[in-house]
Amino acid sequence: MAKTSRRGALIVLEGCDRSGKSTQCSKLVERLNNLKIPAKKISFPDRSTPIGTIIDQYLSRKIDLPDRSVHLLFSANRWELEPEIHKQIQSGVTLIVDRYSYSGIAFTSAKKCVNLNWCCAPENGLPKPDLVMFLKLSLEEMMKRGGFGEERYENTEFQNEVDKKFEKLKGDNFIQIDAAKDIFSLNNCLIELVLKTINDVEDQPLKEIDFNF
Ligand code: FDM
Ligand code: MG
Repeated sequence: MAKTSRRGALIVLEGCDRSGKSTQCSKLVERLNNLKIPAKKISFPDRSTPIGTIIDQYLSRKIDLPDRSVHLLFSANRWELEPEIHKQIQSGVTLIVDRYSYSGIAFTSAKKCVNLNWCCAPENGLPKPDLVMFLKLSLEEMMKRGGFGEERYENTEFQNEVDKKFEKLKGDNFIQIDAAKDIFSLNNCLIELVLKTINDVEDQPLKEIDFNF
């Protein structure tokens, strides 16, 4: 008998700046849609929401905020979209997400003033990604690409600290991928993983994040 209600998959791309996450997310959605698979891209931070507006001002250095306060805003920005994420997934749409809780935890804990456990707490209970594709770029490759902007966190030393924190967050849903490949080879590698995941999870319930350090 034909299946009537297949849920979509929640798929996250993570990694340091310059690893190509945004480009890859857009290309994945385009390829899925070409295959008639419903898919949408979401990015965190989502700067278009009320909380996202404050985050944008913080990142562009228009305002200063204490580290813990801004951490909670990044998390609240995900909680703002949590009902929508559930709605989309349940209606069969696959979401390709540019950054998620893992960036939240890695970036704040890289500041060293806040411990990992504290950073994880507000993320627990959010929808757990079915797959996290971690785009790994060596420090050398990142420096070669250069082109950092003027926003907070956009420098090699800090990105290197963030990378060390990402290493601690690798869970059962993580796959590390070498991001030094060209855009097209990388995308071919990612689409395979995405299609397999969509197929594997369609009958399974969406889980919740439960970080436990
Ligand atoms: N960032 C992103 C955080 O510090 N915490 C978070 O929870 C998220 C999602 O925001 F430097 C940081 C990572 C990056 C900055 O992200 C803006 P984009 O992807 O460059 O817009
Ligand atoms: Mg950026």
